[in-house]
Amino acid sequence: MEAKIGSTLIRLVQGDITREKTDVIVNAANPSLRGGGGVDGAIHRAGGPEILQECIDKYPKGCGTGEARITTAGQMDAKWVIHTPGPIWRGGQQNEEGLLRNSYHNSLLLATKHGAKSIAFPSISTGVYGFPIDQAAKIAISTVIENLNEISMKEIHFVQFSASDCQVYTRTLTQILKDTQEES
Ligand code: AR6
Repeated sequence: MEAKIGSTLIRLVQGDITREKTDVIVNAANPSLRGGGGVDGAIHRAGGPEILQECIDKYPKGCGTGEARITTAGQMDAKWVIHTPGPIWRGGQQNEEGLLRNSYHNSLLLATKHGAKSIAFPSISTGVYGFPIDQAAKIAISTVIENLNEISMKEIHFVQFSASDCQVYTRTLTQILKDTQEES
């Protein structure tokens, strides 16, 4: 599914994020920035060891939850990887929603600072970190739409590994567009 909002194209994609040709690929990292499983593992495998080396050299203290750090993208087509540790879901009482919002917002700001025009997000925190996918999809899409005016992006991709997650994103984007139309 695709939707044009102002001059920005929002595209929902099912597949492997490491194959995206956007300027930036976002990594659902952990605070150590020393690699891991899931999408983090896939990005480091596809990009090669220079990404991990750059994380070690530039970010010896890692990265706080909801913050974002940038490296090059090694062997991948993208120019940069933005690493952001999302929150671990603990039932929703520990500001997990705010922290997830921060991950998307800070990634967008950092990408803009580097002049990126396109960015691809995975579904941050909804794998081993256990964030419920419906809530996470709503936060991901609404954070992007709310910040379109302060970012430079022409294309924003949400890349889901599974067909069922992609369906959740499609349903969520459809609903958000409908709500926005009703408001205006
Ligand atoms: N392309 C797109 N999406 C993917 C890919 C891929 N190649 N591989 C997995 N996903 P997760 P988290 C999806 O667990 O919940 C790591 O070990 C996956 O299906 O990767 O934020 C880090 O180092 C799910 O929908 O990230 C951290 O320790 C989504 O990506 C921890 O996991 C996120 O799942 C972060 O956990």
